Amino acid sequence: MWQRKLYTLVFLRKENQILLGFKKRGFGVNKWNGFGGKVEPNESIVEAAARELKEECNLVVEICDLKHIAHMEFTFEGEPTLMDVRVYSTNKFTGTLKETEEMRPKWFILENIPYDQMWLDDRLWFPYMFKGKLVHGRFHFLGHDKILNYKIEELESMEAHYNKNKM
Ligand code: 8OG
Repeated sequence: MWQRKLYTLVFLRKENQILLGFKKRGFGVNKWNGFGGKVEPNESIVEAAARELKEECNLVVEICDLKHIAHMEFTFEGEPTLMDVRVYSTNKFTGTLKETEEMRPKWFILENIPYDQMWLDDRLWFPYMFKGKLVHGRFHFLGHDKILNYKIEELESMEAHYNKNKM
């Protein structure tokens, strides 16, 4: 059995742009990604999503504005952990964008997303996000730079997906 660990990932949007941050330290260092991290025991997943966003780029979102758009599961050959990542998005936010110790944020036009400096799976499932589709993705990696196998399924509703999988 996998040891499941919960993570959040938030993508802010405005017009035809998406906010990404260049990760300056830790897991996924030197990659562009959304903002997120581990869910703490004392908070809900969506609370963690808003907290991590604030900690990493100083922007503030209301929990009710975060739309849950994807469920991603990442495993790595030879490792017992399953990273269970809950992905959220919104175009409603306040505050002043700031670089932090963890992230250097930058707005990207959708046509110019730097997939070459991102997790390999992102180029496979971001297009669903941009079409407004809800998705569940599973990716099994060898190291960090090779995907051994994967599956992406479109979902009717996130809630039905979790109910079906008894999560
Ligand atoms: O707390 P920490 O920064 O280590 O959390 C890892 C973050 O990276 C979390 O937001 C989930 C996210 N993440 C992965 N794997 C992948 C991936 O393959 N693609 C994307 N876009 N994000 C990922 O852990």
